[in-house]
This record gives sequence, C-alpha cells and structure tokens, in this order.
Amino acid sequence: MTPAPISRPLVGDPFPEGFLFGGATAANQIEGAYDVGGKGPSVQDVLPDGDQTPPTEGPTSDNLKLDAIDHYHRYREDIALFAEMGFTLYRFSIAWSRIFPRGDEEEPNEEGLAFYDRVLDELERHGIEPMITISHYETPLHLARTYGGWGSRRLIDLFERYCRALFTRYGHRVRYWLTFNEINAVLEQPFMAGAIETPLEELDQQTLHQAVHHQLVASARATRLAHEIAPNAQVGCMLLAMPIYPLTPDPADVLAAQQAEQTNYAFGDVHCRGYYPEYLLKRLRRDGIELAITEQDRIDLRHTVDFVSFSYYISVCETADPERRVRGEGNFLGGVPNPSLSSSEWGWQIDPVGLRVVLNAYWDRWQKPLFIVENGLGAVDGVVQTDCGPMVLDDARIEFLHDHLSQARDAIADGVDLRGFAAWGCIDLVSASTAQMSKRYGFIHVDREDDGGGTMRRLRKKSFHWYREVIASHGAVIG
Ligand code: BGP
Repeated sequence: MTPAPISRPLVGDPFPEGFLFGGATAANQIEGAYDVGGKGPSVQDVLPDGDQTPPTEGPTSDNLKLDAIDHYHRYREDIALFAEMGFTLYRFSIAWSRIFPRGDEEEPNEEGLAFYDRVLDELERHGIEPMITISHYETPLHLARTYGGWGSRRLIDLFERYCRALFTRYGHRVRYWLTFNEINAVLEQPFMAGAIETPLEELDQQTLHQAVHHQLVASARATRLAHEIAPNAQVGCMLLAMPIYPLTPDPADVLAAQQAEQTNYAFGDVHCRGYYPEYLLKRLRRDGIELAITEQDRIDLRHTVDFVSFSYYISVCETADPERRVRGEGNFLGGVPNPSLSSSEWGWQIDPVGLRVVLNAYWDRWQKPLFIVENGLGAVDGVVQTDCGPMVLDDARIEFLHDHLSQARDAIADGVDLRGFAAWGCIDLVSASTAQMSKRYGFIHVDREDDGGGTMRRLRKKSFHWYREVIASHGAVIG
C-alpha cells in the first residue's frame, strides 16, 4: 500500500505538513540486557570490536553491547526525552534473538514480545509513530553457527516465522516496517549483515551473492506477509545510500562510478521493480556466478515495497585508474576519498549536498516515497560545567544536521517525495563499526565510556534544544 501523498513546498519553505521528524536506534546498540528475558545471543554479542576484529567464541566482558546504554530497563525515560524533543517518528529495531532466542524455535518467546509491547505502549502514550527495523545486524548467533547464516536458504523460512510473530502481535499498531537494515552492506560485512562467519577475503562470491538472494527473497516474503496480516502496514527496504562520484571528468572514471553505483542500485531495483536488473544478471554471469533462483523465488520477489528508506552519512569517488583507487575511511561500503570534502574525526567525509543528490536519484529511479532513517555525526563530545550545570556543546553536530536537513528540504522542493527524517543515534549508543561509546551521535548524552565505566545518566546536549526548535517550527528554523 503506497502512503498517501503530501504536498511539496518551494525551495526555502518549511517542510510539508505531515512530514515526520524523529530519531533512530538499533536494539543491539542500545538495549543491553543481552541475556535477560530469555534473549539468546546474536552475532553482535560476539563482536566486541565491531568490524575491527573477528568474532569471539562467546560473549566477552569487553563487549559494550552486552549492557549498551541499558535502554531495556530505561526505555520509559528515553522515550520521554524523545517526546520532549517533539519526535513524531521513532525508528528502532527488534532483537530477533529476544523473540526467537536461537532463531529456529517453533514458538516465539513471550517475554521478548512483551518487552516491545511496553515500548510501543510508551510511544503511543507520547503520540510518536513507530518504525520498526525487523533485522538490524543482529541475527541470532545460533543461525550463524549452525546454518552458516544467510548463506543457507533455510533462513528464509525462519525469518518469515519471525516476521509472522511480529506482524501478528504488533501489526495492528505499527504502520512502518523495514526489513533488513542496509541490506547492501552484506557485500562488505558478511558476518554483521549476513551472519556468515567466513571472513570476506576467504568467502567465495558465489556464496555471498546467494546469501544476498536469500535476503532479497526473505524481504519480499516479509512484505507480502505484512500486507496479508496487517493491511495498514507499509513495508520499506533499507539501503546504505552513498553517492559515488567520478574522481575526475575522465569518461573512464564516469563509467567506473556508474558501474559502482549499479552494485548498490541493484538492491533497490529488486525491491522496487520485483525482479533482477539485467545489468546485475549479466555481471554475475560474467563473473561465473550462477544464482540458484527457483520459480517460487521469482514469484515472491514480485511483492515490491511500499517505500524506500536509507541511511546517509558519506559520499565517495570512483576511478578507473588503479593507481588512484585508494580506499578511504567510511561506513561499511567505503570508496575513494573526495579531495574537495572535509572529514569527521573518524574520517567519514561530510557532504550535505550528496543527500540532495541521493534523494533526487532515488525518487527519479523508483518513484516510491522516501524516508531518511539514518543521518548524523559521530563525534567525541565533552561534558563541560556551565552556570546552568553540566552541558555538552555539540555545535559541530548541530551544523552537520542543519546542513543535511537543509538539503533534504531543498530536495523536497525539487519534487522529491520525502516523508520523514530520523536522526541516527538520537541518544548516544555503542557504534556499529568500532563498538565504541566515544563515537557519539546523540541529542542525549549517556554517561558511559569506552572502558565500560559511567553511571548511564542521561543529559540533554545543546543539540537537544536545537532539534526541539527544528521540530516545533516544523523545520522553519532551517536556513
Ligand atoms: C549504519 C548502521 C548503524 C549505525 C551507523 C553509524 O551503517 O546502520 O547501525 O551504527 O551506521 O555507524 P557507526 O556506529 O559505525 O558510527
């Protein structure tokens, strides 16, 4: 079901009526309580350093995600703070291993389901629209170690069982659903995104692409199921968006950039068109990859999404010149650094205009309503003492978000059908790629450090007050 259209403003106008403002988190990065309420271990419980080191055998005490920011016990306080900022949208994920601790049980874990009932009650009480990510880098560990993760076709059925439990329980009260977080990241992060433990360097492309296929079919089946069980549900895919510019105007670089873009576009194309694009099939064949696609898979893939959501942090460049093909820092996909952009403390290049580029490209290509469901600045924040008490003066974050929201607003004026904006890590959380607390994204500071110390106390940052103004003015304060 396609969401009803909303009116578009002109350049410089505030955001349209009905536009949703809020924030986003993921269960494994905020909840903690990793073994409470019957929860089983997930792939995140064995990644104490994010993607920097290989998985451990079992959970280790240096893994900050085991306690994270203890949202499991503090969700009421956290949601009240979101409400104080005026959120109308909150994107969070459900930990699959809270609902199915091993992933292959016949029946869901009632205690896990009841926890998210309580979270939804709280959101409802504050009038905040929930948006649920069904799988955000947190596949049950048992599925990774017993089945080989998404390399196994068996996971499609197990995922469908999990989705059925969610749609049956929450379908009447949750409108927006996302299937797989940053589904295209599996190409670079087979364990975190695909529960495949073989390191990328040793993994054959055949297995990797077959795993992608299994996720795409699972996503389409989830979409069909949501529409059957919860007729008001709207299901979106979730992509890691990253415009890829040619490093120079050399046509060979332009072609290289276009081909690199296609690798990411393919995920959206399948979700929005319901079949594989020709360019991908040809490329796979050329590389000697034969996907096992059944007739039923083709039928399943026809269940296309209602909207497209994406994360946006950086843009990159591509070149045909092997000498200049140096990989820079960046989120899970990475690419050649852009000589005209500055970078964050973690080396992620900052490019607000790239957001307008992505929005226009996605809208032109797929003609589906769009949601920005992740965007923000990971930075070191210091707590300073002021006359009004302790404070975090995070002006760089305010500037980052201001500049990106301004481009989003201009993209709407270009004609793009953008429905909402959820700032990533609206409360400080454990980072995904580096598993640090010190890489902070929040409007709300959490007193927890990289060594695990801290009181977990919540503190409103300067950006908290700024974002409240943005939402209260419906974006009018964005210049
Ligand atoms: C995205 C993930 C998030 C999140 C964000 C920031 O790739 O979907 O889970 O963490 O990036 O990345 P990081 O936490 O590594 O700074």
